[in-house]
Amino acid sequence: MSVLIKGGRIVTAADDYVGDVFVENGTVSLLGESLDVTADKVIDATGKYVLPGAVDPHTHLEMFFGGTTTCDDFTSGTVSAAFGGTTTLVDFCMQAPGTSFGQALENYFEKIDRAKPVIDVGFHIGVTDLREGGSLEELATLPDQGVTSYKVFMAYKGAVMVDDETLFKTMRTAAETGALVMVHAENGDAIDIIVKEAVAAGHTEPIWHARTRPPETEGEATNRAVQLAHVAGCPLYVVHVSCRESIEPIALAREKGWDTYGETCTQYLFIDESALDQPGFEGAKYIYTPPPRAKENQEHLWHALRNDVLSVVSTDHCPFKWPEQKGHAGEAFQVVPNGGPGIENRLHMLYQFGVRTGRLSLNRFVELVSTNPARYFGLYPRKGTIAPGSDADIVVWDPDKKLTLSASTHHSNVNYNLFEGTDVTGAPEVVLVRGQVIVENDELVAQPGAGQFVKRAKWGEELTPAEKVMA
Ligand code: DUC
Ligand code: ZN
Ligand code: ZN
Repeated sequence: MSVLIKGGRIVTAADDYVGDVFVENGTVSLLGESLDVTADKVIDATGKYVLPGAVDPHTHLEMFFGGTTTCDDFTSGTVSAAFGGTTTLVDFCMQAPGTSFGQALENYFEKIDRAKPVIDVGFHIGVTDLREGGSLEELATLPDQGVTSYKVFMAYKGAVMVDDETLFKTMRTAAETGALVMVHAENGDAIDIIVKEAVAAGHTEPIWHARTRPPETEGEATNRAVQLAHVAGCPLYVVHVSCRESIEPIALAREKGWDTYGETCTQYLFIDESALDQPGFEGAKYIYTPPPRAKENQEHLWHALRNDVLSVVSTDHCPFKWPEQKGHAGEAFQVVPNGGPGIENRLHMLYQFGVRTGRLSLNRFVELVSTNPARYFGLYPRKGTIAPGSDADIVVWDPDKKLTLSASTHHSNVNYNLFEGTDVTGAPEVVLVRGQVIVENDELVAQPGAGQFVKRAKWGEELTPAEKVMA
C-alpha cells in the first residue's frame, strides 16, 4: 500500500517547506517537490500543513485509581486521541502494590489485546512497591523489553506514593539500565497533613483541593527529585509542571546542563484555580493533581515553553465521569478521584492559543507535542519527524478548519470537556498511523487494531526505523 501526500507545507521541529511525501509499506520513503510516483492513494494537501503525528507521553487509560477506573479504555482513548492528531501514546502501566512488574505488564498487554487500539501504544512502568511486589532486579529487566521509563509518585500517601528510599533506588537502577525516571513531584507527607486539617475544620468544597496543595509542595518535591536524580546519575522528567515554584528548580538544573526535563499539560495553560470554586459540586470536574493554580502561573508556563525550560506538552488524560465517578464516594474534595480529560484537544488548544497568537512558532509547536516526547521516550526518529525511514505517522492539518470543543462532539467516553465551548481554528483533516489512514474528514476509518505496541529505545539510543529492522 502506498500513499502520496501532495503539495502540503511539511513542518517538522526543524524544517518548513512545501513538498510531497511518498509513503510505502508504512514508512516515509521519499520527500521532494512534485514527486513523479504513482500511489494507491493520493491526498491533496494544498494549503494544509503536513505534520508528524503527535506523541502523548502521559495518559491513564483504563486505570484503577481513587476507587474507580478511568472511563476511557484503549479503544475509546486511542480513537479520541486520533481525532486530535495524536498517533502514539505512552500510558502508565501501574504496578499494583504487592504484585510484580511482570504481572502489571501482563495485565496491560491484556488490556491492549482486548481493546485493539487504533494508534500506537507504549508503556511506562509505574513503580509503587519495591518491598513486597517488584524487585530492583526485575525492574532492571524492563528496558530490554522496550519499557524504558520508570514512573514514581511522590504524592498520594497511603496509595501509590513512594518514599525517598524507593525513589532513589529506582533512580540508581535507571542510571544502570538506561531508563528515564518520571516523577509526579509533590510532597505527599505535607499535603496529607494539610488535607486532614482542612477536612477536620469542615472545608470540603472542591476549591480546597487547590488550597491544600500549595505550590511550594510541588516546588520542594521537584527540587528534591532534581537533586537526587543528579546524585543517582539518571535522566529525570518531571511530569505535569503547574507552577513557578516547580519551573525554577528545573530551570536551574538545565542551566547547569543536567539531564532534567519538564512537561506541562494543556489544562495548566488555560484553567486556573477559580474553576474549582463553582456553585454546587461542579468544581469537582477540575479536581486533578497538581490542581489548577493561580492564574499568574500561566504566563510562567508559556515563558518556560518558549525558552525550553519545559519542553513537552502532554495531556495527563485521566478521565472520570461527572458526577457519576467524580461524586461516587461523596461530595467532598478529598474523596474525589483525581484526574481530568483532554486527550483529544491538546493540539487544538495549543495551535489556537500558542501558534495563532504568536506565542509559539509552528516548529516549536511540533517539537512540543511530537518531536521532544518522541526523543525523550525512545521513539525518535521512528516517530516525531517526517524523514525517509520514519513511520508514516502523519497529520494533515487544516489551519482554517473551525471547531467548537465540546463533550457533545468529542470521541472520549467522558461526559464533560475541560474546554467546553472554546472556538478554535485549526484541526486535523487526515490522520495516518504507519501509512494507514485512520481518520479522514471527521470519520474514523481505522481498522480496529491499526495501532501496535511499541518497544521503545533506551535513554540516549535511537529507535531504529522499521525498514532497517526488517532489512
Ligand atoms: N494526577 C491526576 O490528576 N490523575 C492521575 C494521576 C495524577 O497524578
Ligand atoms: Zn501525576
Ligand atoms: Zn498522570
